[in-house]
Amino acid sequence: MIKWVVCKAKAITSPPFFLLWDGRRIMRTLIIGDVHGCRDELENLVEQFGFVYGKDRLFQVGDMITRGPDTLGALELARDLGIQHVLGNQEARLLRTLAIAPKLRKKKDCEFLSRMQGYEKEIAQHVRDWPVWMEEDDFFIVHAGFQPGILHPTQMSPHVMVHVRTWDGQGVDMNHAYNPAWYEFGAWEKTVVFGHWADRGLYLADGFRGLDTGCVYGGALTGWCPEEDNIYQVPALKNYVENQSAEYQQLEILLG
Ligand SMILES: [Mn+2]
Repeated sequence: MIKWVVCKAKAITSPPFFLLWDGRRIMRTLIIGDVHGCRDELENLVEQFGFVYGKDRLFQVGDMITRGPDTLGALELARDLGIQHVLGNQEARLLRTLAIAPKLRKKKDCEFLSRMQGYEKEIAQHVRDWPVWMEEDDFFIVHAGFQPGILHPTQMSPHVMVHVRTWDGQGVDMNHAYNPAWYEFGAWEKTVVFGHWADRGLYLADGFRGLDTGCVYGGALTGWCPEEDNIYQVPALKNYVENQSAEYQQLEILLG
């Protein structure tokens, strides 16, 4: 049985030091939630964490692009910092949209591409190689979630891993207010770190770390350090998008 803890982030004002008995510093890791073009918040979070280039490592759960103020700037900063990403649904949509012949693109496709500041092809080239999931010694990283009932991500549907919020037993409707969340079906052998569900906010439970705290909606950008089991968080500098998608609003109405 999973015990849910909805946590307030610990306020960490200065980075802790991690020195071994002989003075060597241990490697630290930060896994960062959905950035959506919030470049300045990404910089602030990495600074708050006390990232040391060449010693620490940075991961990010996908959805780097669109909605926010500076997709290009965020991607450039991530590249300079050596951040490793998994593919989010926004990156998947970019690749899917560019695969449509220009003449056959619909208005919503063109609107979506226009958010790439004229660099949609370069951005696509950059995100094309991002994996759908990653496995490290102590955790998995995936954008949306894992497929219930399947032991290892090699056997799962990539479409589910990039999009799932709720589970209907099949993966047909993956965002329905009356269905349970994908993570309510039990944990995996390692902690699953994910994003994608801003209106659920920060979720910390045994075997799960949900990190999308809606930075682009005026929330916060959140990261989790597995070595310390600490949450790092910086506030959004602005409310970049008035509200969440109609999808979210509908969900709230359904939930009453
Ligand atoms: Mn997403």
